[in-house]
Amino acid sequence: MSILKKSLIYLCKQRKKLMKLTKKKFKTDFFEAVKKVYSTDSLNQISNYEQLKILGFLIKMYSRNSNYNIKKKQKKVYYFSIEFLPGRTIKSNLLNLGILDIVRQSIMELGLDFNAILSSEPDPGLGNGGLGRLASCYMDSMTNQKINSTGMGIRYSQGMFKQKFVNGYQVELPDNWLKSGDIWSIRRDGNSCVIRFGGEVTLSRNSQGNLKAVYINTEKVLAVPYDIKILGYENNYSNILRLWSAESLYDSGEYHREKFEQDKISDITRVLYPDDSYLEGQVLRIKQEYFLSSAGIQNIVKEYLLNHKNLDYLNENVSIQINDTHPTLVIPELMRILMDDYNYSWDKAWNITVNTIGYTNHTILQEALEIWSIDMVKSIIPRIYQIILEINSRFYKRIQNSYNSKIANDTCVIFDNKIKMANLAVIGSHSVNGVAPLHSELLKSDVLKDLYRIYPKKFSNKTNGFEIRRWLLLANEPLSGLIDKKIGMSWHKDANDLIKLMDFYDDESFLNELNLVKNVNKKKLADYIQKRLNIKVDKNALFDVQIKRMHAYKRQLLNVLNIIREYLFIKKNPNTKITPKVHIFSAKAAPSYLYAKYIIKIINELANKINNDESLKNKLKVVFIPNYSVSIAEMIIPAADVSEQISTASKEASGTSNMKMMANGALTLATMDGANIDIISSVGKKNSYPFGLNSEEIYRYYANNTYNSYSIYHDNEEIRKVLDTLIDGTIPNIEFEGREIYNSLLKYNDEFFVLADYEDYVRKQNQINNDFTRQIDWQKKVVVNIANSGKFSSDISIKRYSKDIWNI
Ligand code: 26Q
Repeated sequence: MSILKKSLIYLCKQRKKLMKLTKKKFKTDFFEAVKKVYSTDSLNQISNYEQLKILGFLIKMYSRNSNYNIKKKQKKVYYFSIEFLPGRTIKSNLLNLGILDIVRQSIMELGLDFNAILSSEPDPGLGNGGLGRLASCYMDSMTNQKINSTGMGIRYSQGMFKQKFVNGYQVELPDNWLKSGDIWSIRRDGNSCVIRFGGEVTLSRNSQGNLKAVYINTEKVLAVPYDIKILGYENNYSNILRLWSAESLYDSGEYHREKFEQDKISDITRVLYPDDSYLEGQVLRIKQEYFLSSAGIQNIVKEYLLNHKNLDYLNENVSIQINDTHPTLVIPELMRILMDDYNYSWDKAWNITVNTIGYTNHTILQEALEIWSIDMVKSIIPRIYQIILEINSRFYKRIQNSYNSKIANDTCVIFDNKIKMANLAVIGSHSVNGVAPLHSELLKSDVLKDLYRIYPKKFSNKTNGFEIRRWLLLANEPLSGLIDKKIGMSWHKDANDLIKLMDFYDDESFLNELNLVKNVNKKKLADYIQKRLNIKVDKNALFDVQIKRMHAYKRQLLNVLNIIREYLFIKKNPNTKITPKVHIFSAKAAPSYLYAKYIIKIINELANKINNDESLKNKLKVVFIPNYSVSIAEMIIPAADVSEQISTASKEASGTSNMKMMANGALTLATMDGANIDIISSVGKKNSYPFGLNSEEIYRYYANNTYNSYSIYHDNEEIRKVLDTLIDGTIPNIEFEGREIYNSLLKYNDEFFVLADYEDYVRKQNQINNDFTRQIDWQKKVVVNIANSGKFSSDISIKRYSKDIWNI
């Protein structure tokens, strides 16, 4: 029997069934539902997707629970994020209900294809990458820990674009993920609310002498929530992810608009902005942000007042966490509602607001900070603009008095006709956190340093995490089964227990099993690559993986340069024995980000050249898997031998694929950046491959202005040879792109220090090639990595948020 089969059988036997569901009952329920919905007795007559819908329906039936009484007494967390990336839901729901095995077996016994059913579920791409995926991991972890919470987000009708390659170029196609319906959402019209845009606002006194905002000519938009239930892992608890959709009020008869204007309104939630780093101040983006903030806050207040007589103690019963600055308008929006609708004084409203809201920062890239022109804000949300002005002027006066005008200028919200959203977020919240220790330090010493001087107590670090059930238990069943067999299943709920694997560090049979399990996963990925891309890769080769957004600071280019070096080496030394290697990339580029698109083109052309060269067969392959998504990540990560985390030190706030790959037994090749630092310090330098300049050295280069990439090129023959392939025709069809990248490195002084780190990177690559040939030693390193990955479980991150920020 294969190791895979053994592991699976073990997993099935061990899992206790939370729900008393038998195969017989499930099959009866399934047949009944098919009969009712599709009026047929024959399962073959309905498609995979239709079978999925039936399954979804049954899950909803089985997961009915009532948390109402427990929740009434709990403090509630609202997690606001303009992005959520939940991935497919079906398998994780089955797991959480404790019925995955029963259902899988029953479906197979019914003669249906379980995996095909799972794959027919659309993967909602309602986010760009790390930040959106983190929001989803956190929702899961909060639910697993029975924390009363709701996620507030946007129901984009088109998510992240689908990526295709045509002649090696990225082509973007729309993602109409809702076209066949959405099996998990429930529309909740009763909780709809109205959002106001534009027009003019004046303040006048009402009969009680309170100032009231009077709106003239405002455009009203209806916000309609769609709820997705999130199930806790075997705990009978659930929470809601509430995604808001914009609609015209036309249907309710209030307005008689032209069709044209209706379209403009639903535009607000029509499409996700596909840029995750370079932000142009766009009208629609501001509308999206206010739409989410206002709908969410109105909803919170309404819900709160069902159980409380006023809002005086809101901050004791509710915490609002904002995922980056994108939902920062919750601050002035809560102020507006407290003052305009409930007559709170400024000071009281401010106190409640600040104490309710916490802000998480995810970036230190200057060009990714949200800075908006006041003209735009004033015309789109005039009342909110008035409140921001007031926040700014009160803050300014206070700082000018207690510090000086310079500090006031550097830290206030409005400066030079621009609104700095990060400053507003810091001033209007009681907690500011970064997402890895280095990142949190850099917030204090660089990005937000002046604000840190004013509010030192607000700042803290909350290291990111990943949800261990999705990213290990479900994504990698062969490995999970093996782990369960060795140390039991307690790690499913307490990931720290993975450390028990260290008992098997010297157990050769276990080390061999680990190797076999990795090969099972590599074979699966190799089959996908063969089927979809028609590239043959050998599962015994080393799988070197870099998967993340395509961005200059993430330095896919450094990886490319090393591949070119390997290529040149093999061509020159055809008889030297080398470690066979497959370089795997997956990444989307923002549609307007030309540099990133050039790199994609170069990788694709390089791949073409290398994969079609007979003399390199079985030695070197390059694979760019298109359309990176949660589902693709779930397939690649379990198959990775080496995890490439090679951003310029100080630029990657944390990274989270680094943690996921570590847990799946990949060794980390990394710069001292983001959470790489913490991974490396947990496993030790013996069990990882750190390299390159650290953040202090990078900052020193900035300070001294002494970096000179050309001199590195000039002095190093190998670098010269490698770079010249970008422009000398060695790699075909990249005349333009190759030249652009070549110039970025030499003419424009290599902004991200690629050449500075080249030699050290290559050294580590060579060391990896060597180490990989000694499999027992390699697997020992793997054990250390898996065993120590538990500390990056998002359950732990959430515990820290709960204790330090939310006071739960
Ligand atoms: C903002 C305004 C307008 C248009 C787009 C945006 C926007 C959208 C998405 C800005 C940034 C993002 C996404 C940022 C992101 O994913 N950051 C990553 O967050 C991860 C979770 O904390 C970290 O691990 C990564 O290091 C960080 O890059």
